[in-house]
Amino acid sequence: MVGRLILILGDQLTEHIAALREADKSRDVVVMAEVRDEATYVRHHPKKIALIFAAMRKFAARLRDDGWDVRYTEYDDTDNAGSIVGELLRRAEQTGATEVIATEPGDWRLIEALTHAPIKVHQHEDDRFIASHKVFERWAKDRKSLRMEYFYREMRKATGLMMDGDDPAGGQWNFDHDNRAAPPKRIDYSGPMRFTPDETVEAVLDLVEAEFGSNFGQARPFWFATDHGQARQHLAHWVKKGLPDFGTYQDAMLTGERFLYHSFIALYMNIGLLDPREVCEAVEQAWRDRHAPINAAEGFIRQIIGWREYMRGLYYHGGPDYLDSNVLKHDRDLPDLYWGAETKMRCLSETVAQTRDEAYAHHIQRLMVTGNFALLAGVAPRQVHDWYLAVYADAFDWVMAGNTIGMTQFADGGLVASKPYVSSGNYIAKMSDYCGHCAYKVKDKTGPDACPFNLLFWHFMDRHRDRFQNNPRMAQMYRTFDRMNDDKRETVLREAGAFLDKLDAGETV
Ligand code: DLZ
Ligand code: SF4
Repeated sequence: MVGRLILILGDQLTEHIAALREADKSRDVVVMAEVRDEATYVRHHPKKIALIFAAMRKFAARLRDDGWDVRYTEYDDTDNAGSIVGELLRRAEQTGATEVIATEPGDWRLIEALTHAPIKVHQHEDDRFIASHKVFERWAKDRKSLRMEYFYREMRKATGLMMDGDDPAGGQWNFDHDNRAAPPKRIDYSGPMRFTPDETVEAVLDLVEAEFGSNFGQARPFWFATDHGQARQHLAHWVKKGLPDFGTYQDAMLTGERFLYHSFIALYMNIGLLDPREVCEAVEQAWRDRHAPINAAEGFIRQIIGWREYMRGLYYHGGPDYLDSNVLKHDRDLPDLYWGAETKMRCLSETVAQTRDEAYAHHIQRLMVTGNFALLAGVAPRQVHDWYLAVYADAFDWVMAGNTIGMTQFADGGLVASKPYVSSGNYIAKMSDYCGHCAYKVKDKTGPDACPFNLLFWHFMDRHRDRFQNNPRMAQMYRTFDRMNDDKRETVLREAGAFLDKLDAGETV
């Protein structure tokens, strides 16, 4: 009997993936393919492409060792069809298969391509996530706003993580107030575990340099984990050395300290090298063993079973149109400085440089530096989304949509965030050491050296007054704005406008 094709995508690299569980090793054929369409739907960072191709090749080898018939297409194979559907059709012709078993992809683009493919594709729900679509929909039904905090509590109860019976461990659901310390003087964690590329990884790096050498960033030096064993070693290392101080300093930013105490595991979880439950259990155990404080463990677990699951639920709940939300009608092009063009703003130059070098920046750099600036400047949210999707090794549509369109750009009108994440330079000054090295002065509210965040903040408030002035969380800001004398208000708005003109003209700002 002719078997079926079992599709495994580049971010579905685990034996526990739904499609594989449905498969019959004795007759089905696993299809994996490095294809142009996936590698180019945005200009992915070369390190991201290298991570995915290397991990795909190693996972294919592991499946073969385990007795599976794997048909693997490398990027430069001459008969590569260039797309996932094209590859499925080619393999169907070779094997005589008439059906495909797949796991639902993490973006609508590919879900739709599989749905309309000229071969029958069964898409099984991706149950690597804790909340199924059904669970999320049941929770979201009839709610006006979908606040993460309440969803998170449901997830705590459902998983039993950090629970003492029916109560939250430590008597509180959320210890975030302990997690906002300014940068420490010294970091005593040496950062993510680094792995020397083996032969498979080196071959991928050569390929990526040849094919994607002009993308933003470079494939080498490359030290990411590319298989399950390495990812687990990295996790154990971080739990031991990084977790204890993770909570306290999770929002801090320090020049030259690119990882601080952050876990650097989203990229591994999102492609299947680490399982979110396994990661959370390791973290909870570290707390129960008194190795890490509760604010670190709870704060971390909230990111995974709270934010991560919530963003995923929201992506499917919102449907394909969510990505085009733009309630603030922002339409400025993403400034070139996001792609490394010179800027005098130290917070941005530092964050963009580390993004280019590492394909990584932590959540506050993303939210309060690059995200905040784009929102204040009125950049088209879809362009912001595509930038995050391209430059971060952990970025996939399902996770970035809620984070960029919803959280950083407020383009969904407040489904995700109760107020826009905008701030003047003060927040950055408090949480980082960037301002001390900046050409602008964070204390200057107007004038030639005024921090652009200070100017743009009021420009944003002014242009969106109708929408936000009755928001209780923004009212205080409008009162401050209205207390300014007319001269000062005019000067701020004029200087902000002049700054935006310079930005549009491509001048260095
Ligand atoms: C991101 C990515 C890249 C760069 N390349 C491939 C590829 O060549 N083959 C593949 O199967 N998957 C790749 N991926 C991951 C997919 O883009 C991802 O599965 C979808 O965006 C859905 O999340
Ligand atoms: Fe950024 Fe303003 Fe601080 Fe400069 S002064 S680093 S632009 S916040």
